[in-house]
Amino acid sequence: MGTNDTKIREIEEELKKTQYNKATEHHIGMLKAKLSRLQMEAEASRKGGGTGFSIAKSGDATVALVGFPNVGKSSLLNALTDAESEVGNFAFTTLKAIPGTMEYNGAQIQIIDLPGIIENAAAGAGRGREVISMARNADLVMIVTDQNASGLEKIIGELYRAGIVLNRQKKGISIKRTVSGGIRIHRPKDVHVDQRMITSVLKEFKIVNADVYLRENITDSDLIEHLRQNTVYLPAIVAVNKSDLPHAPDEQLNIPVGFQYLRVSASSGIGMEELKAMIFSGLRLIKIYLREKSGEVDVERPLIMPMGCVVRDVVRRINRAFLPTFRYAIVSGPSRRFHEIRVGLDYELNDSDTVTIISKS
Ligand SMILES: Nc1nc2c(ncn2[C@@H]2O[C@H](COP(=O)(O)OP(=O)(O)OP(=O)(O)O)[C@@H](O)[C@H]2O)c(=O)[nH]1
Ligand SMILES: [Mg+2]
Repeated sequence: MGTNDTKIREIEEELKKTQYNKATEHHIGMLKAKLSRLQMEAEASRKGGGTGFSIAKSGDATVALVGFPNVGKSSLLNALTDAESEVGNFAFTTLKAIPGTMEYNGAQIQIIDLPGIIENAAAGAGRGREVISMARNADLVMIVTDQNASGLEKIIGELYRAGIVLNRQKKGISIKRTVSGGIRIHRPKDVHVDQRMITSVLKEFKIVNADVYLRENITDSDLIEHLRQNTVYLPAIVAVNKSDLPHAPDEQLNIPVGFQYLRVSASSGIGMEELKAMIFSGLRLIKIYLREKSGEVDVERPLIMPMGCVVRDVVRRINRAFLPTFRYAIVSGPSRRFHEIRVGLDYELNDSDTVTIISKS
């Protein structure tokens, strides 16, 4: 494993030194692809890393708390949920995954406190691999940092190395291997591609013959993420904790593009309600009210569904067996000024819609 690690370091160094421009674009793509392949190999050659933490998912969604040691992850869990995770003023107070439940907007949200991770967590340092595998299965990653958000880039980098891509969407790429013909790229006219970059990245993944279909512009990273087997795309938010202590102004925080952050203090309670709201919106959950046969709407207990869900998902959630007898649904809600419309199974619902399911009698 030593040789792989040395090669990984060398490539990381070279990447840092190489200026990005049109002429180096495909070379950088090749380096990144090589790096990603070596990391995957290193991962595969390591043993399982124990049994990991086993926490059953529960509630409507799961959030994983990830950050360096001693930043206040356990304190935040305790402030947000009913859990009592041990807090201590030293690194590695938390040694295993501790779940808690946060109730918000009628949703039961599971929050999992995890041991702090350190540099090279993705490569197995500390209990990094177990922590990362818990994060992989979450619906939202909440990165916790100290008041200067130091180390944020490192945490994001560790997760990335383990195939967890935060706050970016999966791109429209599909690749079909062929036996000959080289790399053929198929794309709409308005999609721009760098054939050399694509060819050299694919070559690193040992693909020399393939039809590549692109539905949109892609970068080398998009392609590498597609080629790695273990990539997951997750939303993430940043909680900048200990804001009760003196801290630098926000302009000096190094928050990457696309990341929402909030200054909070677990010990003094600053920003706790806002943080709950940010978790809820980060999870992209919506509330759906059901109208019973009697005409009553259960306002106390809405269904908590993922954004973008359709009527079919709601019927399934209530009772799968209702699907064959479904006739239509009546939907009304604030996004339509409460006008009622009659819809089918594929109709996409909005937050706070009220749904009446009409079945064949
Ligand atoms: N001033 C201040 N101290 C805090 C705050 N939140 C946590 N702390 C303190 O920071 C220390 C670490 O808190 P923990 O919650 O144990 O941190 P952790 O991130 O869970 O640490 P590990 O489990 O070791 O990774 C403790 O001494 C807490 O009392 C905060 O908002 N403000
Ligand atoms: Mg802890």
